[in-house]
Amino acid sequence: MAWKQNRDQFMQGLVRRNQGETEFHQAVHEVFSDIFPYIQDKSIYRDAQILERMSEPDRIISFRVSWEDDGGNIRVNRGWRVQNNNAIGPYKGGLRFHPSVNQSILKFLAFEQTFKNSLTGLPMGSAKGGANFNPKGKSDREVMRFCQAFMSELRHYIGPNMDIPAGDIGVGAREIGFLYGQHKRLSKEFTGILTGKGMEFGGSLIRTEATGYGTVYLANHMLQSKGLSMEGKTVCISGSGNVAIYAAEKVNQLGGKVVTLSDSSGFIYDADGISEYKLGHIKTLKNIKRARISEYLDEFPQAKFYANQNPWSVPCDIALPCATQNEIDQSDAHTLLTNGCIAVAEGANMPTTLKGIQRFQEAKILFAPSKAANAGGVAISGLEMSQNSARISWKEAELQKLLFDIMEKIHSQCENYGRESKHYVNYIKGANIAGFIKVADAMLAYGVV
Ligand code: NDP
Ligand code: 2IT
Repeated sequence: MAWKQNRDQFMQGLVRRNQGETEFHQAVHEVFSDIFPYIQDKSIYRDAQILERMSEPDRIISFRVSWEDDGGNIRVNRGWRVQNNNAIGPYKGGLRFHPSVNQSILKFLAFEQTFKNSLTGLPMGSAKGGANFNPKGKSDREVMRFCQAFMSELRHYIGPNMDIPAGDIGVGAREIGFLYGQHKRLSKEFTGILTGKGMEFGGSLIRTEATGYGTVYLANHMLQSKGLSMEGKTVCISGSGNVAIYAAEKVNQLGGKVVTLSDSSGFIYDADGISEYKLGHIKTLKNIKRARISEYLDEFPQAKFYANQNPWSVPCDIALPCATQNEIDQSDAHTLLTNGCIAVAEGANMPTTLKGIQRFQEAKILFAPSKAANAGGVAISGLEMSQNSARISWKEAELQKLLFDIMEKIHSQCENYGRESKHYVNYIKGANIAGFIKVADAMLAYGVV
C-alpha cells in the first residue's frame, strides 16, 4: 500500500532528525499511521506539508534551574517547555516533575496534546513542560524553592493568551500554588497563567476530579454503545495519583468494583473492592502523608501488596492504566485479554506500547486512546481559563454537565471517524482523524507559517 511506504519513509526522516527520542517516534507513528491513509486522496494537506509541520514543535525552551536544598547544598536541574502548536488557541498543557523527564518524553506529550486539545472542541493549542526534578522525599520548603526557581525562568515564555501550563505527574495542588505565587510576585499581576489553581486564587471546581472522571465517562460510553455498563464490572486501575484516584471514585459511583491501585513500588489487590471509604484513606495517604500505596495494608490488612509488579495479571473486565507511558506492553495486553478484559480506557498518556495496542485491536475489544480518554482534565482547564478571563466562577453542577457533555462529544467524534464496521469502532483512528482535521484546517488557513 502506497500510504505505508510514504509513512515509513516519513518515519525514517523523523527518526533521523530526532535521534534517540523513542517516545516521540512512538507517538508520531501511532497518530500518522491513521493520518497517512486519511490524506492519501487529499492533496491539499500533502501539498502544504502539514505532517512535516505538525511533527516539528513551534519551539523548545530549555533552561537551568538552580536551587538550594535544606542542607544548604546547591542543586541543578534542567527545565523545559515544548510549545508544540498554537493553530487553534494558546499553547496549553501540563508540567511534569519526575527524574525520568527528558526532551523526548516532553515532545511526545506535547505532540499528543495537539490532538487531545482539538478533540475537546475548545480553543487550545498544545504544549508540555517540566523538569528532571524528583519531588519524592523532598521537604515542602525544598519543593517550594525548586518551583520558585523554575518559574523565575518559565515566566518569560508564558501568559494567559500565550501559554498556560497546568499539572501532570509530580505537579499537583502544592506545586501549582508555589508556581503561581512566584509568578504573581515577579510579574505583579494576578492573571490566569496556570490552571489547576486552588479555589481561593482562581481555580475551577472539579478540575482535580476531571481527568479521572472523564476517563470513566468515556469507558462507560464505549460500554453503552454495546448495550453494557459499568455496573457490576471488575476494574483494574494502575497508579494512585490524581488521575487514578478520581477514576476509582467514578467507577464506584457507577456501580463498578475497583480491585487494584499501584505506584512505582508495586500494586495493591483488594478483592473486596476499594470502596469510597477506602479511597478516602488513600487520598490522605497520598495527598497529605505522601506515603507509598503499600501502606494501605496497615489499615486494610485483608488486601495484598505485590512489590515491583504492575496490576495487569489480576483478572478484570475493564483496565484503566492511569500511571505513566508504556506501562502495558504486548505481554500485559495478552494477559489482560486471556483473563477476559473487554475494555481499556487510557487515563495516563500513551500507557500502551504500539505492540500492546496491536493486540487489543486484533482482539477488537473496546479501546479508548489517551488523547480521547483523558481529555476531560485539559477540557476543565480550558473552562478554568474562560472563568478567569470573565472573572467569574461557574457552579459545580454546570461544570459536571459540561464535562459529561464534552466526553460524550469526544466519544461520538471517535465513532464518526473510527467506525470500521457495524460492530467495530477503531477509537484510535477516530480520535486521531477528528483531532487532526481542526488543527490542519487552521494551519491551512494561515498559509505558510
Ligand atoms: P500523579 O503524580 O498524581 O500520579 C502518578 C502516579 O503514577 C503515581 O501513583 C506514581 O507512582 C505512578 N507512576 C509515575 N511514574 C511511574 C513509573 N515510571 N512507574 C510506575 N508508576 C509510576 O500524576 P497524575 O495522576 O496527574 O498523572 C498520571 C498520568 O495521567 C500521566 O501519564 C499523566 O500524563 C496523565 N494525565 C494527567 C492529567 C492530569 O490532569 N493530572 C491529565 C491527563 C493525563 P509514584 O508515586 O511511585 O511515582
Ligand atoms: O496531559 C494532560 O492533558 C494534562 N496533564 C493536563 C493539561 C492541562 O493543561 O490541564
